[in-house]
Amino acid sequence: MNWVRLAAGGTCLVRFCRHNTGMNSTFLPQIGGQLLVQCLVEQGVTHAFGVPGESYLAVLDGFYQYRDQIQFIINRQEGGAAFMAEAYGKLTGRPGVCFVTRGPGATNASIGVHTAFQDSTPMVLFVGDVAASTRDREAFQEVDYQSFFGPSTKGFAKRVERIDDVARIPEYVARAFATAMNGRPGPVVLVLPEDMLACTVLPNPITRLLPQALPRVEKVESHFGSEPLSKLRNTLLKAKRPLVIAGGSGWTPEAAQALQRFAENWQLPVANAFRFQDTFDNHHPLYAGDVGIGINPPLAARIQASDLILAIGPRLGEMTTGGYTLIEAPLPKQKLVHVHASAEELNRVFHAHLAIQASPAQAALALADMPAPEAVPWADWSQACCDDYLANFQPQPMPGLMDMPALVASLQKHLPPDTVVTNGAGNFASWMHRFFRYHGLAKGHKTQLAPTNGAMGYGVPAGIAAAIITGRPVFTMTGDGDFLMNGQELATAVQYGAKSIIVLLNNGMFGTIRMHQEREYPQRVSGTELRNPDFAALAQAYGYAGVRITRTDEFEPALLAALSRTQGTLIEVMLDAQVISTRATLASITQAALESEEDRR
Ligand SMILES: Cc1ncc(C[n+]2csc(CCOP(=O)(O)OP(=O)(O)O)c2C)c(N)n1
Ligand SMILES: [Mg+2]
Repeated sequence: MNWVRLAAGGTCLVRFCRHNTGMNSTFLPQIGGQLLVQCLVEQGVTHAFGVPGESYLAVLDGFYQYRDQIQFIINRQEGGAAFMAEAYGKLTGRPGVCFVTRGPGATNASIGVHTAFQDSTPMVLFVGDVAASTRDREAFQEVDYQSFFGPSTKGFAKRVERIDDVARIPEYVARAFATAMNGRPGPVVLVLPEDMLACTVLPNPITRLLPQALPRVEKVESHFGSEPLSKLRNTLLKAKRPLVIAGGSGWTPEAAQALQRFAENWQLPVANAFRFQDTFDNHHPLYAGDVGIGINPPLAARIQASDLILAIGPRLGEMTTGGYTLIEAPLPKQKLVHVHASAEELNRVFHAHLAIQASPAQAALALADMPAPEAVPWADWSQACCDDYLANFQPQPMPGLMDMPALVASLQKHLPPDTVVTNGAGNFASWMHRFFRYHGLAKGHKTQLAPTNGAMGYGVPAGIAAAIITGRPVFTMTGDGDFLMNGQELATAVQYGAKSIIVLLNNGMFGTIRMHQEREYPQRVSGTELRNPDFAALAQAYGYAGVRITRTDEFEPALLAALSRTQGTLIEVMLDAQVISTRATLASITQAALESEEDRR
């Protein structure tokens, strides 16, 4: 099959399709969109996410062409699609792929790009763009993606490129994948002019060879040399109160097992960085807790009192450093050994005693083999760190009919250990962060998907993506505000037969902001109240089971029923507005704020 097509500039004359005719597959020239999808198949991409646009019909045709090798998951909003691609990147360590149309599609997807940037997740966002013949006239939906996504924008893409020559699609796709994975992983944006995608991929006039998809790109690991290893060992031997903070992206089950051996050999307490709570197994006797929003106060004190922080993998962002107070920038009080895959992250914010460029995977393997002394002087310190973690399970008394620690205990009891646990942003997540013990990557699976950048609306689509990609059980914790940012993706779940169990904590407000509001402007409620829909009925309308509960004893049966269903379930949990955080009631926060106002007068 072939047909003639005249395109702008006279460069695209004929469009051919590839035919697979049984044993004798004939390779006829393709169009750009088909070659692009072939390149993704070659990179091992199993699922791509997106919302269609007329700007990239040729790519949709490519997905049709390669439908046996790659699945294009149709989303209902580009924010949901980008979050799903980000979740794919987190789960597989390979770039998650998202396709969106120009202006409105790309701007909707930007939240996922920002999330991938702050979470250091490999991802490639493909944007169908205006045709070259109309560029720079502010054509329909035209946006300058270099300015919008960066890299000079800082916080969006690692790299933004446009493919103008159809023959160079393989080169650009391979570079995007390499850039997304190497060093500090992150998102890359590739812009695809509509006319370029529809062009025929013709043989090179000199070599007469057709452009071919390049072979799969592998991540380049930065190794841990023997000199930094011996320096690290000497530094560690001089320490009295060392503490490991593990996290960041680029971990594998083998690396997590190696980290565990290193911790055991040296009897080191290990904390996990904010929203990388599955890096070190929370059930391990050397686990010290997570360093993030709502940190266990004794752990915060121990970080400040430690004399050596071994940060393996995390970039040590604002949330993992208690707003740069637990580890002060630019010169920490503790000795800091910072191990990170990217040279750019080292000595950027924190002046490290020892800065080592190595991927966490390589670092952990090297550290696991580092000879340890017979006994370490900090054994009591390590024990105390872990005792603090266990003591934090003792809940503060809270009003209302819903005992949240008991609800989390039910989850812990009934969710299979390989469950992927996801959340977006809001105080609802703090119940999981404090009371749920995440199974570590060392057991073979990534079990937490959560946005380091605090993006609301992440948990629901990330969970659905995890169900589609892994087929494992999925649990999502969400809030009444958080859910409605991407609840429409339940339609995607139902369309693809994906099941997630969602618990929605309904407190009738953007509770996190209300909490901060009471602290700063007590008793002046503004912009934080919510009048909500019937969430259980809404879930049912999408094809999920939906139930609403008001008392603790209703939760366990609701969870067991959800586990036994083939389709997903949303359990709406009515939560007393006073239960604003795991430690304090709303009234106590207001009271403290009023008293401090009084003191200032
Ligand atoms: C996309 C996005 N918009 C706004 C915010 C600011 N924000 C953080 S938490 C929050 C409220 C979350 O409300 P809800 O989901 O109901 O959870 P709750 O705090 O009540 O438990 C808001 C508005 C954000 N983090 N992300
Ligand atoms: Mg709420």
